Amino acid sequence: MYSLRDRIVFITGASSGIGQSCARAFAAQGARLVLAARRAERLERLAVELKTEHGPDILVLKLDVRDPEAVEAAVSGLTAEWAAIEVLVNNAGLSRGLDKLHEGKLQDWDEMIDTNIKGLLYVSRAVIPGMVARGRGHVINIGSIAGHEVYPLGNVYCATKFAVKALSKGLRLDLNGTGVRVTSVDPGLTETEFSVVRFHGDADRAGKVYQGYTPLVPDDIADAVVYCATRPARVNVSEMIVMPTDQASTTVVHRK
Ligand code: NDP
Ligand code: 8X3
Repeated sequence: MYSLRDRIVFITGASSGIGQSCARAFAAQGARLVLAARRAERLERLAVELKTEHGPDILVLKLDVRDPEAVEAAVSGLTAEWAAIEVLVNNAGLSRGLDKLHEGKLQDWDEMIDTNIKGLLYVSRAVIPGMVARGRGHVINIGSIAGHEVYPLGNVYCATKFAVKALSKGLRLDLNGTGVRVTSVDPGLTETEFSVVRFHGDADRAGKVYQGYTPLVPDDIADAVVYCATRPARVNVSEMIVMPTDQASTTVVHRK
């Protein structure tokens, strides 16, 4: 096992869902955490909870990953005690809408592309040079089953997750020989705030996405992420697809 005790884990989108579960799971490993998201008050509450429970050092960063200058300033501004990031979890992401492409909303597209692709790139560009210089580190991108199969009306969201898949592969090629690992953890249907965000706050519509079968919970994905991060240094889990037992593909879900 690769010990994460006192190692620094930087998680984007730690204010909710999978990112928040990753924060809990890495805290339980004794890691020191940098928690980033726009809703800093949620991060502060989480930091208090985790410090009480596990006692790790936690740094909260109010950060919009779509803002390249803010991302660069946040990472380059880390003090020496926080700069040696061991694991980067590129988790911040969202879907907006479920429309035919020719009827889609440009604002929804921009938000998904700016967050899921460009935001992941900005954070990676800021963090990875330090990993390369230290000759160690691990980038874990949260992709999706939507990056493997396009589903009806998923067009642009799926395109962003196909892009994440390509970026994970490209990064693995670029970092070969540096000692830095690159993993893509690709979840299927996981009950979080994801669908509430997709449907612009329509909780009833969002709730229906998870009805009639047993979806994953975000802790299931955090468990997979920590598994990948704690393999011996010689092991790189390239890609892990994790779906509910009731889900066979993006379009085949066994609903009772
Ligand atoms: P949630 O909506 O519960 O969490 C999304 C997180 O991303 C929040 O913490 C949010 O924080 C953060 N975020 C969104 N936009 C930004 C931004 N511009 N800057 C910084 N942080 C941002 O959804 P999930 O936990 O489900 O989603 C996490 C990841 O998992 C996403 O990449 C998603 O695509 C992926 N995924 C989810 C699946 C699912 O079924 N739920 C399945 C497959 C993949 P804040 O709003 O505070 O900034
Ligand atoms: C999230 C999974 O199928 O809801 O990436 O798009 S899905």
